[in-house]
Amino acid sequence: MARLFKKSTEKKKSLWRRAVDLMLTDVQVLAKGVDQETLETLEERLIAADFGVKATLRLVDHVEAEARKGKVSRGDQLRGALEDELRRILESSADAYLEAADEGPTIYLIVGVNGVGKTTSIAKLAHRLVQEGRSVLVAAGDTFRAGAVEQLEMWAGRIGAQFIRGQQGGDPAAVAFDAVEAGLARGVDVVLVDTAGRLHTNRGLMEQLRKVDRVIRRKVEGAPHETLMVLDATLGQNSLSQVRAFGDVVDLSGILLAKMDSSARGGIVVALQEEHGLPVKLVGTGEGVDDIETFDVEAFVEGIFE
Ligand SMILES: Nc1nc2c(ncn2[C@@H]2O[C@H](COP(=O)(O)OP(=O)(O)O)[C@@H](O)[C@H]2O)c(=O)[nH]1
Ligand SMILES: [Mg+2]
Repeated sequence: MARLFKKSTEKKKSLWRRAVDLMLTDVQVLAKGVDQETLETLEERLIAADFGVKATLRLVDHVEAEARKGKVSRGDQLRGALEDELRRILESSADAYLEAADEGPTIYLIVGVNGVGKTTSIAKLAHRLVQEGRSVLVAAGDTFRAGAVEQLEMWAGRIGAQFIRGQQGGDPAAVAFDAVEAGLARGVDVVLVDTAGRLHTNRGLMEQLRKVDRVIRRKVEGAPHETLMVLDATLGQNSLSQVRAFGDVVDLSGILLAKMDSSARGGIVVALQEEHGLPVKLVGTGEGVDDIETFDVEAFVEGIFE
């Protein structure tokens, strides 16, 4: 399968250094031998950094098992054992790229609750793709919130993307239909479909999302090639219930973690992979149109221990 969106070349360790504060130094000092107290402190730190219960227990169990084999007796070995297991957890994120259609337009559906950064992220994604020489069409599928159509139209104008609008209060499935039609007719490379920031508790809006997804599926085989769920990184573990609810309605392929620049809860990356099998594919790092990165496992693993 072809891929879109070139990987960022430089590793962004600094992002994760700031975003995950494990405070491992005193755990390491404790770790003259890995005793119960060390393990408990480690567990607390991982939970506090939003790794989630499942990944935390897996990591602590691994350290304990390694210690029992006599492989972890010094602080730096503790770090090494954690890094190894983290790499295993994040293995499938290591190669997380954006799927592209073999022929015809590549279609991405962007979902998530209100205010997490969907529309801004679409603008960033479109901008990067235009810079890489692709023709991009963005569809204002958020017909619910006042001003949402204009917000995306403004971005489209700025970055040189084609734009499809619907009527305020109109049917978002009709917008998706028009966008895919236009994408096919004009031979554009990528169609990005924005959606209303529905509360996952709102059944009507969730049904509407199901319909948008169905329209795209019917029109193009294999589409949507990505269904990216945008999460607000500052919410940490609270996002997991959102993922569960949206995962019931659409077939999520990955996460776009927005607002990582203002979050200290980067451990969520590990929880998402371990608890939902969902890779973080893209990371939002600011409000500007250039502030988007591909997720880099090595930068993450190295960064969080510095
Ligand atoms: N700091 C920061 N702000 C962001 C990022 N992504 C989006 N935002 C801001 O979050 C707010 C909501 O974004 P918007 O795209 O309208 O969210 P939507 O309701 O999900 O479409 C806006 O003020 C954006 O500028 C990010 O990566 N970092
Ligand atoms: Mg929006």
